[in-house]
Amino acid sequence: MNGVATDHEGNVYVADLGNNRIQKFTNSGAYLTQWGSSGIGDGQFDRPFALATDGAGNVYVCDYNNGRVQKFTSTGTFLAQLGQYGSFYNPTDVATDADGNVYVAESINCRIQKFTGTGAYLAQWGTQGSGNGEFFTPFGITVNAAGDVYVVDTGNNRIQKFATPHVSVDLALPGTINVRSMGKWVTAYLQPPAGFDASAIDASSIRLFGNLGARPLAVDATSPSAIGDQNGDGVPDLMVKFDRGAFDLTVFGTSAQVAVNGMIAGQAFGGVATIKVLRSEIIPPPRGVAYAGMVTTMRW
Ligand SMILES: [Ca+2]
Repeated sequence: MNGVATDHEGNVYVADLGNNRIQKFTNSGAYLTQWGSSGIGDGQFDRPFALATDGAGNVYVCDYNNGRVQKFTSTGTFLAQLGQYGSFYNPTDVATDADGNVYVAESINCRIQKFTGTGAYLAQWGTQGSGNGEFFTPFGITVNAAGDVYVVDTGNNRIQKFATPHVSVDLALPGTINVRSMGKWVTAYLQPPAGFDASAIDASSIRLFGNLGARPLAVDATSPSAIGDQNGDGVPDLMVKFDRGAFDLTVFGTSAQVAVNGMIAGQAFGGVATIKVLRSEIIPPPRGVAYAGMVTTMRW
């Protein structure tokens, strides 16, 4: 037994870790219902580690070894799955805010991810370390009424408090990226929402994360960056470049979700894009070797 949560009616939910089930009781301890069994299917668990409810009475369960969070009705009917094996690595705790957004802490990945109640990715932050905004095996998370996020940074013996990232930027990347091609950079464009200016983005704060299941690597953007209008909608975008080799190390699979975050006008922002990933090696011809069909003109 590990996690406990209550709902707005005072009912008590218990994550029965060893039995791979959730049990529900009244606030005086009378048994109401249970759901779950051992497995990887919908409504099954492999060490349910923690849970949380939202204002509507839905129940979110951290399915630790299955690398996901499952969403249920208050009576245990499966509704949705957040993340999947590979995009979460040992989620240890989940919390909801007043708007129904969901926050997930991952011990191994040392990060926090934020989703809407329907599972759409919103933001993430954190890497392994002991500096501000870094974590070492975070094991607990909660959100107060103002939307501030508190993280139990277990390995660092401290609690960290964050303002929730709530500015969403439009992240544009090429739809297909060959991470093994010879080009040095992967170019991205960030377009802030109305009311914000691309020039207000702090280029030094921009970091990119991929879907790597193992410990994620954050990729810093290069600077300087250029302001332009890549999508032609009249709103200036910030052009940033990421090292292609580092980019390769942050994503796995052939379809990857990548995220950027940083600071704009003093507020945290996040953006996300889904890309196709190719890993075709492109080998340059050896120096001095001409291939059939190549025409070389030499002048003295
Ligand atoms: Ca634009």
